Amino acid sequence: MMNTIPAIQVWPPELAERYRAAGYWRNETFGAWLRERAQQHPDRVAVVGGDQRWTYAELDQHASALAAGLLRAGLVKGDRVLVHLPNIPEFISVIFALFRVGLLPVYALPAHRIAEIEHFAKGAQARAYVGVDQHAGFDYRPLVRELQSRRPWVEHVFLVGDAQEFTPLEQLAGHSTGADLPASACQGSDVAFMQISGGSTGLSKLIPRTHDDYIYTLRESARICGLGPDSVFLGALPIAHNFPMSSPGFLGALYAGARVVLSPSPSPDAAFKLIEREGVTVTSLVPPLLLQWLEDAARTPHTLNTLQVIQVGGARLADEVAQRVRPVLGAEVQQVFGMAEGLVNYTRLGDPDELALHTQGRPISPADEILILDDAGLPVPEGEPGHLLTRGPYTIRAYHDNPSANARSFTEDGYYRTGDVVRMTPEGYLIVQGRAGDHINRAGEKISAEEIEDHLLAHPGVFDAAVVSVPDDYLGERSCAFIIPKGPTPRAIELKRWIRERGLAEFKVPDQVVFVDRFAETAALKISRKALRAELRARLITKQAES
Ligand code: OOB
Repeated sequence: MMNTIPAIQVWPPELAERYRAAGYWRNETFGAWLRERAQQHPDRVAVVGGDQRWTYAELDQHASALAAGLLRAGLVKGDRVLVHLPNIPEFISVIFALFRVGLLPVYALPAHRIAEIEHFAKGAQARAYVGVDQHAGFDYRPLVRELQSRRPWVEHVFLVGDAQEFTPLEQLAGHSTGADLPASACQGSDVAFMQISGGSTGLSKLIPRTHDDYIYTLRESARICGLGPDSVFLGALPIAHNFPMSSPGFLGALYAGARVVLSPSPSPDAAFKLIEREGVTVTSLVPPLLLQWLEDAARTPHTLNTLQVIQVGGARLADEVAQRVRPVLGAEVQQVFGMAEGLVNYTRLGDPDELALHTQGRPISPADEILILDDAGLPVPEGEPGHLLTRGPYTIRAYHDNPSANARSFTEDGYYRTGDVVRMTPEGYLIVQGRAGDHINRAGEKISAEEIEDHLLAHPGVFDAAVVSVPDDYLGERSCAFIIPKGPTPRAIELKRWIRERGLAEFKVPDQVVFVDRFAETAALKISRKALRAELRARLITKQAES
């Protein structure tokens, strides 16, 4: 059932031709390049995690054996598979198994709970789920049972660990080596997987990425970030996220023939041990974690002197913090401003401080087209802030199966409206000023105000709700829910519990709840939610400054 390859809008043929002619798209596929690496340097260590240490040949073999198992289970090319795994080596063998036979991973974050997983399963019409029994104190098995009862087309479940009534992942790989499978069942222009959007309005959207476009970003990112066979990349953030996945992330590291080390948690405790043991040279962090690392680095017993580059992105890095990286960690800071939809900007290694510490970098590709527009849609004068729009060889042209989001998020001539407000320096580097949209960037995790408001409105004690972002010294932004109660005022803690019980990721639980009698006068006149949120936010910030 439902096994249609997702219909997506793709690049116009003349542009695709241009990207091929320029050598950006080379008809490489994930399945094929892993096989090539495994043949070129079979005994080099590819992946380290937990007590496992796989060479490139072993990673390729694991992927083939799993791929054979997936086909035997009845999955067929084009089927979507939810991948809900933490930072363990199986994350990597599973996705390469899927790539090998043309199954499409849909990446969920370990923090996602039933509400999000159900939404992805529905949007992607996923036929299978790959996960773990437990991780970080959470048992995923009840979530999977609930998922299958709500979305019965998720027929297949494969779990790492104690699978109970589900199929153990190990068993999937147990019957065949898959040695007879071709290295790849795809071509470069095929969709390889779906990423999850940060969800600027409403629920997260699915982002289809092709082999051609994503491999282009890996290749260029690895080059820009100086990765080579001697590099050791630490996956500290959840590797399902686009940043540690591909900017250059673990995929860029493997593409470059480097070693990937997976940390079960991004905390300094877990990461520093691995940095010392494995001689890590590069890693990627969000700003609040960098703060924690800077703090702990001063008193850690571990030697961190192999670190060469600390990449920071996902949210705005404060200039003062950027400045502390070299003196404290002995590494160069590289700012990364990217988005799962495509465009990624890097400061370049060796850039003068003026750029490295005070900008969020410039695009990967000479073919990335950047527009900075005012509210009326006209280009702003040079150096002035405006809305960032972009298109190029690795920025999507449409979300998967979502006409209304597509109408909002893309212009007729194919530019993606990023929702970010930026300005450009004379050198062509971007400085992120903020967001035009109503999402909250909480330590790099994106929260849609609208999504949380909808859940709050479902509470019997809530008459109306508006969720806004508030500046926060540590998180960058935190979330605050303004609530007009219906009947007796519910307690804040009860509303927070409500959000958790609706099966949402913990990072979406409002950090602060403020009860009010009514929203601004104008609210009655049906002003936009956007204006209301802006007004509430401004009021809260003024109050915060006064106290
Ligand atoms: C990355 O991807 P997403 O899809 O989770 O979020 C994208 C949004 C951007 O539109 C921007 O609002 C914000 O996250 N952002 C930054 C930033 N990097 C991302 N805001 C300020 N400064 C930065 N350096 O977050 C992502 C994807 C690939 C690489 C890096 C980050």
